[in-house]
Amino acid sequence: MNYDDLKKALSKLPLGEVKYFDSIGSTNTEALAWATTDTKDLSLVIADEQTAGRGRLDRKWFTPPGTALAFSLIVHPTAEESSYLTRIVGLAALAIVDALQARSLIAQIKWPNDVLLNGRKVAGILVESVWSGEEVDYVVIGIGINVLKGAVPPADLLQFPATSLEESLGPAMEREEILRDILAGIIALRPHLGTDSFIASWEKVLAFRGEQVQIEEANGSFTVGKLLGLEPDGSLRLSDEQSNSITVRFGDVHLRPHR
Ligand code: BT5
Repeated sequence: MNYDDLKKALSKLPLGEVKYFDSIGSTNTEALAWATTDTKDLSLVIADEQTAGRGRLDRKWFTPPGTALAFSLIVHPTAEESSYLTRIVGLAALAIVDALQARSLIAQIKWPNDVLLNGRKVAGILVESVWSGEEVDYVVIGIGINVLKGAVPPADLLQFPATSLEESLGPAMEREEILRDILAGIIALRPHLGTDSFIASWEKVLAFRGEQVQIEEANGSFTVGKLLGLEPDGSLRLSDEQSNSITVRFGDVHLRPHR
């Protein structure tokens, strides 16, 4: 990635400072450390390659050089935004969906943090917050997107099938422009974070709505039910066989195999 092209693409956005790395361990780790030093709101860390990219629960995120977008945005939430922190993953996911829609791609959000194209994972989001006592100091929104085919890891390393934008759009794609559109989307959606229409827009693009799913939690336990939508805090709303409502806060969604 060329730093001058990057600066040019981002020049009209109201960002804080921008740090670019040809290669780094993890942009989220860098952003978390940087944010402790009075960093401005909307400062950005971006890297062409990550050698220790992270997913949730210490899973790995692959970012080979020259093929992907990997970046972390530092957000200092306002007092009002601090009441809606659990919606920030939705903010990032919706901004990605919108940027893809502008390129005529219909993407869906696999709750809580994956973006799917044609049922395959094209992007992942890792939101991390740092607290001082009861107050959140800052939030780091980490986003990884498979732009070119070379970004997609081998199938045996994946729990869920993956794809790249190139598979749908062909190779002529500027990573800088996709980045710009996603950041612009986050900035534009941010004032709506606390609104009902924000949840409605998020819910509208949820994958597997109306389908039987199982949610696997970190401890290996499963919750099964029909995926109905979202609670106001961004938790997943299911119904069980007796039509009782179930709320799930953490986990990975799997389609429930037909028996
Ligand atoms: C995620 O976690 O999907 C969050 C990924 C966030 C990555 C960004 S890149 C910029 C920033 N800096 C970081 O260090 N991280 C963030 P999770 O839902 O836990 O999914 C992780 C799983 O996705 C892995 O266990 C793999 O199975 C799969 N995976 C890894 N790399 C992938 C890729 N490039 N494309 C598709 N799937 C991948």
